[in-house]
Amino acid sequence: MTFFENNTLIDALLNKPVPYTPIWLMRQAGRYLPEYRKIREKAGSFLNLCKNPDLAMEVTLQPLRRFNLDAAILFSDILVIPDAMGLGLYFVENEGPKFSKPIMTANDIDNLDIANIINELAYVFAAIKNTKNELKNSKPLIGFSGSPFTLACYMLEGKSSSDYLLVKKWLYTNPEYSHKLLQKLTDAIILYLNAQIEAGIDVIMLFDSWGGILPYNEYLEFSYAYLKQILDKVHKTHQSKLVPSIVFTKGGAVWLDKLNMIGATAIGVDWTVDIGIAKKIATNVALQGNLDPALLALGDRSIIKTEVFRILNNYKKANNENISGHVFNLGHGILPITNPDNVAYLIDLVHDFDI
Ligand code: 1CP
Repeated sequence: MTFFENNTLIDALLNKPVPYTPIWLMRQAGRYLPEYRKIREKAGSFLNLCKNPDLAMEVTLQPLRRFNLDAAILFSDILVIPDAMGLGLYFVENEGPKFSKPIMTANDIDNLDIANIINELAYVFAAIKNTKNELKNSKPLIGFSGSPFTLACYMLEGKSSSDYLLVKKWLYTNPEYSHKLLQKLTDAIILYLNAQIEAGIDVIMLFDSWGGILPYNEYLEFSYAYLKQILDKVHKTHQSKLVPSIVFTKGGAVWLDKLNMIGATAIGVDWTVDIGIAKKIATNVALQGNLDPALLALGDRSIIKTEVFRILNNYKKANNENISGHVFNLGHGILPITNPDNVAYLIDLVHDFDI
């Protein structure tokens, strides 16, 4: 059933025939857009922007006003969940996210309370409702959460990390409490995503940005198992519409055979895997990806074109000369130095392929 005026993203995720390959970009709202920088300045901080439903709606829609994208993604951050659990999220300019009360002890894990998180996150559901009203079913709205493991990384490190030694210390020396934390996060994420769907979200995405730092077996034990639990328990339909799900593990190509069976509608891949090879392994799911965001940021159009056509052609060849089941995206978030004109160029390249 066609629900949106532009239903191409939903059809691609569900492996149905599509008139062209749909495209959206991770972090499509963000610092590379001058209109975003202006509103962020007005809001005073990134977190104020997330917590104000009118401004969050405005920045969600900014990239859609400028570009012919096939979906909107809710403007928010994965770290609002630990913030709602009382960890005190704040951002330091050019240093990224930090927590004033990171998890230091097993006792801190026992004391984490998820009972109130849906109330605490009311501003997210308000932003979803505002945005849905404004979109008027023209295009789908993607909602999201971080994976339990990726959220645990920030909660245990207290900030971004380059070596993740604190997280790894917990996993290797106190697996019991690591599992306790991951289970609490999983329960919170299931509540959060179901509330997003009830507020009107059309597609859900799980960002497992740091799952790829784990050894093979630890990934399955500490990240994959919890993602699977979430996918088992999140609503698959809402008001008789299917709600597709996308799982993205950065560096996740080594687990593609497992991710194929995780219960998601689609798997997001970074740029380290050939999408044609990925398609041959991940036969149950649609694929999303996989342009290196550095190429778009560097901005040489002839190189961008070669690489975009390579991705589109390799996918099509691996999929019996059919473009269905592919959502074009970057392999990770758009870099702030990217020239918006090159984003418009990229979208046209993808849309004009194979039509
Ligand atoms: O204005 C600013 O300076 C803030 C920059 C920024 C933006 C635009 C942050 C801080 N978050 C966001 C928005 C955001 N974050 C979205 C919005 C929707 C979109 O347009 O895509 C989404 C989906 C996220 C998700 C997110 N936040 C992830 C997962 C995706 C990924 O990039 O891996 C992660 C890891 C975060 C944490 C975070 N928040 C912000 C930053 C700079 C970071 C990354 C820090 C790090 O590298 O550890």
